[in-house]
Amino acid sequence: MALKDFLTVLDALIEQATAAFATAADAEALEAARVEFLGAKSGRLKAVQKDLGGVDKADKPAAGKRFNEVKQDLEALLAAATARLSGGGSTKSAEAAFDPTVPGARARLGHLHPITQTIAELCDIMGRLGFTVAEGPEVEDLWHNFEALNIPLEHPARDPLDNFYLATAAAGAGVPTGEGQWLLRSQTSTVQIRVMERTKPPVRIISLGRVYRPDTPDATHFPMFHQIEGLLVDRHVTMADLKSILHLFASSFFEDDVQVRFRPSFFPFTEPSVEVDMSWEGRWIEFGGAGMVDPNVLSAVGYDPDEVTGLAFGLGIERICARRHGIPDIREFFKNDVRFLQQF
Ligand code: FA5
Repeated sequence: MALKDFLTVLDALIEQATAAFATAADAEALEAARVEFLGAKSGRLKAVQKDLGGVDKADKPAAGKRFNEVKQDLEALLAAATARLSGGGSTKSAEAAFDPTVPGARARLGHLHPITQTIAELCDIMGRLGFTVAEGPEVEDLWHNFEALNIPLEHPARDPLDNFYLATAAAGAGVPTGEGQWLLRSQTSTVQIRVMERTKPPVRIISLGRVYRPDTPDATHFPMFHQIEGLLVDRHVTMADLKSILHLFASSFFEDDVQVRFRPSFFPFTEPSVEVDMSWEGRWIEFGGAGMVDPNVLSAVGYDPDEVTGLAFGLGIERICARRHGIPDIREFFKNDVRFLQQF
């Protein structure tokens, strides 16, 4: 048999097989095509293989090579048609892979971090007392973190060991640049200044967010923590208002009649100043500082201290949250241990 004729037979075979495997509409038709083309005894490929023996000796290598290629192509066509009819795998293995009795994988739902939940609740409680939420930046300048809060240059609260000063600075028109001109805010009282600078009294705001101090972590301290700041400026605001607001706030948060106690203290931006303790379930805990806004601060933002007075307070949110849930160590909030977090 001439090589040319042998190759023509092979070409015709692959063409017809391609059509047959591609149009097989079900398993039965596919099996029929398989037997016709690849059947071990009387398949057409087998018949062509017999013709190979009659090809001239010199052409045998080329004829054999082409025969093997066509054989592989036919097997690939069969595999593709089988996969198509079983929807991706062989019919048998697809059936075996689906076992309706195997328990499903439970989808795990995330939820808000306990500190985020506490912040939302504090906003809600203070919102009912008429306070709106104000925001401020975490990277602050010296004016808002210190000077406007009556903390002059020589004051120990500005010590580099007590603050995170930044080595680089934002550049901008009229903005001081350079090392030590900016810091991560050490308290949310900065927002008092920002709000009063842009708002005429009366003012009734809270501000909540992260603050930063190089404190050594322990059960009640962390270098990054959250504060809630409250500020109320109006005519005739007094210490009695401060105490009743904090009492209402604490009683709502702890869902109990919480006692509030003031201890004399000092903050440069309030006069008088107090430490705020709250008693709940028989224990007193220090939650933050508070006081009447210092007249110097009111003047610094352009208010008239003879016209208006103000009260302000700043509380540590981790400590409030820990006390409420009986958590002995605030470092738990920052470990990101899911076994701890999923309890809230
Ligand atoms: C202040 O930060 C004042 N700005 C509060 C204030 C506001 C006074 C308005 C007057 C008027 P103090 O440094 O005491 O105050 O911090 C307030 C509270 O933040 C503390 O009582 C404590 O609950 C919490 N706190 C302070 N340092 C840490 C820390 N390292 N980790 C966690 N909580 C802290």
